Amino acid sequence: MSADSILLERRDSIARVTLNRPDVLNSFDHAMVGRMLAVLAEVQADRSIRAMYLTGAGRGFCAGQDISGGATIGDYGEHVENSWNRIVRGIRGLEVPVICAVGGVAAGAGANLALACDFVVAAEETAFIQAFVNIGLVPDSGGSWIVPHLVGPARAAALLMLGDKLPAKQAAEWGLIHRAVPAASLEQEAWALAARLAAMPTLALGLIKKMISAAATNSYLEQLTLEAGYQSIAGRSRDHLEGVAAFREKRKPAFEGR
Ligand code: T3D
Repeated sequence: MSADSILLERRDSIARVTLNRPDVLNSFDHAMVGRMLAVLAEVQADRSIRAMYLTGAGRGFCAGQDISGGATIGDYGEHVENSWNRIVRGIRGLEVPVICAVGGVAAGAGANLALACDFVVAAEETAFIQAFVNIGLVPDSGGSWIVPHLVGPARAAALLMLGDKLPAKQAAEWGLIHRAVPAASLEQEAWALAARLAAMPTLALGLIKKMISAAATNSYLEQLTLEAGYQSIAGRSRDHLEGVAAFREKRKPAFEGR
């Protein structure tokens, strides 16, 4: 497993993760899958990390599975379960916010890797492509769930069944991603968002992530019960005490993430 295929750097309390096979638009081969899982495990285990920033090197974000070797992989279902499913589960299971900066094309599982993150900020000049159907495959990595949930069935059918490019600006207008910004300001805007989230009450943010996921399947009544349970946890956090103290003392809170 080459550590160079995905770079992990630590900047303050933010883990910066860079997909780094630019010659193939950061598409994933077997070694890169292993490296990504190792990186996610490291981020999850490090309690001092309070946000993860995911981006791609070069002119693409990620073109999904590396298909340069041809259609020779054997049982794709098994492969998807052992690679992409583990990766997107890992991202969604992180207890810190994940900000994805998409500077270039996000295609196939690469698009759904981005959509598994909590915030996607993309360069206006780029596009998202549910490219699976273009090579006779079906969406994976959660795309068949997340796209209809975010944009509704009619737009999902267009994206998933036609496999066309969706410009980032339209993706933002449709609610598929958080924001589209000019390429020149992508890094600054996405990093500022990561820094802002990293200074927030991390424990509460982790619980909010879980609530948003649960809301996709829970009833209103089930969600009320979940809220009460999570409020009980958040209410015992040091950041809650700090938030209330800062309010009373008319100062900015200094959250520690606990
Ligand atoms: O188990 C399983 O395998 C199932 C799991 C599937 C998960 C999936 O992700 S399936 C979808 C796989 N991805 C694709 O089908 C996307 C293929 N790529 C493209 O359609 C285009 O490259 C893009 C639309 C993304 C970008 O087009 P463009 O014109 O900007 O760039 P390009 O010239 O096509 O690509 C630049 C280079 O990257 C090129 O290499 P070269 O010619 O300069 O040596 C190209 O071959 C390479 N590249 C792009 N995508 C992939 C790739 N190499 C390997 N695998 C790729 N997916």
